[in-house]
Amino acid sequence: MTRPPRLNPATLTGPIQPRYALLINPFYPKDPNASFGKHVLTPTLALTSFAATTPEHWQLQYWDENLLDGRPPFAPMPEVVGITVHLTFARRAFELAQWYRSRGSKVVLGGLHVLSCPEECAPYADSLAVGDGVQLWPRILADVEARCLRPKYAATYETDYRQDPAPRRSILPRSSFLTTTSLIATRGCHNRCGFCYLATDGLRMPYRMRDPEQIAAEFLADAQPYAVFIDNNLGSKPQYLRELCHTLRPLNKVWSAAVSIDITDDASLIRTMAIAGCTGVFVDVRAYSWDSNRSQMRISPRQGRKRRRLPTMPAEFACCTTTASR
Ligand code: B12
Ligand code: SF4
Repeated sequence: MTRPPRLNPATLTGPIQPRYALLINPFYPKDPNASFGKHVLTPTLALTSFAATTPEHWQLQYWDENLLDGRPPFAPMPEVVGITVHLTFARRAFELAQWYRSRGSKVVLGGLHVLSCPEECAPYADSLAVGDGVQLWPRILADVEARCLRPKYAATYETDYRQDPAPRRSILPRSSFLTTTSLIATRGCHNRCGFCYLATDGLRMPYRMRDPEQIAAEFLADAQPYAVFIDNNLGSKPQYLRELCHTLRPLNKVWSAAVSIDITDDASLIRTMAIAGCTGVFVDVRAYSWDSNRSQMRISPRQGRKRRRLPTMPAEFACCTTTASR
C-alpha cells in the first residue's frame, strides 16, 4: 500500500519484441488507514485516451501498478514503454523508466508533470510527450518504426474535442475496477481557482466539449450500469450539463461527477441531474486564496458562504449526495 513493488536490478530480460507497447500508470502510496476504494473506483483516462490512436499492427498492454498486482511485465520486453507522470508519482515513474531503458525499450513520458516540468523529466526519457497524447502518440509510434524518434513532441489542446476517438477501454482489467466506465465530456473549466492546476501560469487549456450523444454512446458501449465522470468540473457550463442530462436520462443508468458548488445556484439543474441518473457529486469545498500580506492561504469569504450551502444539497435534492472534496 505504501511502497511500490521492487524492480530487481539483476533481472535478466529477453530480446525486445518489435511493435509491442506497454502503458504504465505508476504506483503512488496509499493511506493504509483510509479506504482503498477510491483507487479502484474507476480508471484514469490518461492512458486509455491516447491508446485509442494506436495503429492496429501494434500490440498494446496496460498496467496499473495501483491495482497491487505487482510490477509491470517484462516478458516479452516492449519496444515502447509509455508512462504517465504526475508530481505525486514522478519518482516511481522515473525508476520504471530507467529500468526499461537500461534494457533496450524506448521510454516515452507524458502527462501533467511532463507538461509542467519537462526539464525535470527529460533525463529519464527517450522522448517526452508534452500535451495532448491523442495527437502525439501515433506520431511517436510512427517515428519509432522509422527509427527517427525525437526527444520531444508537443501538442496543444486546441483541437476539436469531438474528433477524439473514444478511450480504448478494452485494454483495462475489467474486474479490477468498480466500473471501467470513466467518462470525460469536457476539458478545462470556466473558473480559475488559485489552487487548481488549471490556474497555472502559461497553461492553456481551452474549454472543450464532446457531443452528449458521443458520451451516451460510450456509456452504452461499455455495458456497465454505473459511470464516473472524471471531468474537472462537469458543471462548468450549466447549459451543456443540462443537454448532457437530457441525453443520458433515457439510458436508465447511474453516474457521478465532480462539480463546483456554483451549480447550487440553479435548483432545477440539480433536479435535472438527479432525474438523469446522477447519484453523487464530488464537490470541491476548498476555497482558498493566497494572502500575500500574511504569506498564507486563507479561505475566501465568498466561497465561505457557498461552503455553508453544501449541507442543503442532499436535503433539497434527495437523489444527489454530496460526498467529498477532490
Ligand atoms: C482519476 C483521477 C484520480 C484518481 C486516480 C489517479 C491515477 N493516477 O490513477 C484518484 C482518485 C486516485 C486521484 C487522486 C489524486 N488526485 Co487526481 N485526478 C483524477 C482525474 C479526475 C482524472 C485523470 C484523467 O483521467 N484525466 C483525463 C486524461 C485524458 O488527461 P491527462 O491525464 O492529462 O492525459 C492526457 C495528457 O496529459 C497525455 N498523457 C498523459 N499521460 C501520458 C503518457 C504518455 C506516454 C503520452 C504519450 C501522453 C500522456 O495524454 C492524455 C490525453 O491528452 C484528474 C482530473 C482531470 N480531469 O484530469 C484529477 C487530478 C489529476 N488529480 C489531482 C490531484 C491533486 C489528486 C490528489 C493529489 C488529490 C488529493 N489531495 O489526494 C490525489 C493524488 C493521488 C496520487 N498520489 O497520485 C489533480 C492534479 C493536479 C496536478 N497539477 O498534478 C487533478 C488534475 C485534479 C485537479 N483539477 O486538481 N486522482
Ligand atoms: S472549479 Fe474546480 S476545476 Fe474549476 S478552476 Fe476551480 S478547482 Fe479547478
